[in-house]
Amino acid sequence: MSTIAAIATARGEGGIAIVRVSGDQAEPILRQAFRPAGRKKLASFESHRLYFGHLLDGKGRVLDEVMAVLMRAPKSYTREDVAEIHCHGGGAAAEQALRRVLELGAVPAGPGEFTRRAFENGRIDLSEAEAVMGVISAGSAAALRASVRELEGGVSRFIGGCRQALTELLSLIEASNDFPEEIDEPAAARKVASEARSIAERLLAHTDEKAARIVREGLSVVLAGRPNVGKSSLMNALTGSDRAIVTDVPGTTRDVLTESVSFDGIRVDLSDTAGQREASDQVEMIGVARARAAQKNADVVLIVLDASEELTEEDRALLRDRDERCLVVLNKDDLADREISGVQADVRVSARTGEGIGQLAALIRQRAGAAALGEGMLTQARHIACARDAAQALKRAVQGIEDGAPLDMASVDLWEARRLLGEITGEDATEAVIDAVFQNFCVGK
Ligand SMILES: Nc1nc2c(ncn2[C@@H]2O[C@H](COP(=O)(O)OP(=O)(O)OP(=O)(O)O)[C@@H](O)[C@H]2O)c(=O)[nH]1
Ligand SMILES: [Mg+2]
Repeated sequence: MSTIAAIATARGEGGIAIVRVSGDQAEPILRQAFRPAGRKKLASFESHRLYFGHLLDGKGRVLDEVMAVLMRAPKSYTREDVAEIHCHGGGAAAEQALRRVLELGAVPAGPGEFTRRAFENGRIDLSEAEAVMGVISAGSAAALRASVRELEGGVSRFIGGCRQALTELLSLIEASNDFPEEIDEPAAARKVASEARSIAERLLAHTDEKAARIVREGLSVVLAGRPNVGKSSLMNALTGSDRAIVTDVPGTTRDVLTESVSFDGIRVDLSDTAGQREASDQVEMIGVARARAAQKNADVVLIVLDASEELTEEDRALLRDRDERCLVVLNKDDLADREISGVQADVRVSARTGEGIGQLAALIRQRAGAAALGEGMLTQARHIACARDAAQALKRAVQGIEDGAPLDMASVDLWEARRLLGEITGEDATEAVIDAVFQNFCVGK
């Protein structure tokens, strides 16, 4: 196995950068490249001890002031010997340190190659390797929480438990084939069917595509309503900015304007849109079309009404078409001196005074429903797809048994379900699946 090296920290200016080296040659390379301060080069490094000293070129000249550490196998990220050189940040210093270790025999690491070695050396399973990438790319506190839970083995434990249960069912089927006189086949068939059904249900209960997407990518919320009801004012109130232009001229907003905010760690993409009405000028017409398209694709639609005026035909049209994604928001509550008839609002607010804005934010947060994403919930699309297919295979097995097919017919589907679960954790993943997973990684991880 080659010894690989890469810059593990992000490009750009920073206090320090880390060059990571993994493989048999990590220690000899470090011995050549690094000299501890006030001493000769070390013959041997104490494992997991951070040394202060200098990075040297081939002639023994100082290239940079650095810290270095050797982590001997198996107590390292990859389970191989790993050396890290903490040099100064910024492109040049990190590139120089990398060049030096390549000169001494390391080869450049491919994307995700350190993590791939950790996987291949059995330190982490495939779902945990993917969690590493999830942690790095997390764009919100909720996404980070979910990935850390996966990194700690949340998915592995849940899937491992299901897989173990399937293995037991498969041995029961085998035993009933091999020792028909000792095992009561109808009773065994009942047990296999009921347990396969319960595993399928457990798998499906742990897949919620929408919640998973919201945790990873955020919740999209669109402000919709007729002109001048205060959509842009509400946008500004919710984001605490004055990005959106507010005037008393109906038809002020033309384009869709999106801002991201964090509500309780969940990323929320709020979009202000043009007021919806029969427009005559061309720019406004395009704006209205864009508003409708944004509304169609949103997770949550805020239908904004003006509490100080009677409902118009445009308001009524929006209310008529509302669906379960919609929240009815009565704005300008500070001006309202009476109830407007015929509307049941979810919340009354005033973008001007700020009243009710907290309550509106809480309602939006509730819609994210991410609290449901507890331990073992699957949040990666690849895992969800495998778990769904496994549940499907289990349901086929149950159906077969209920239709009176011989019990060992069910084992085909049970094996398939077991294989699909193994694809999540990597025990049963093909090289192509594994390659595809690591292709998404960055170099240095
Ligand atoms: N009193 C009061 N006035 C408000 C409130 N919200 C908005 N307004 C005023 O209503 C007018 C229209 O506000 P905008 O936020 O531009 O309304 P809009 O829905 O974005 O309008 P379009 O972009 O034209 O569709 C402005 O004069 C705001 O100052 C509120 O809660 N109370
Ligand atoms: Mg506006």
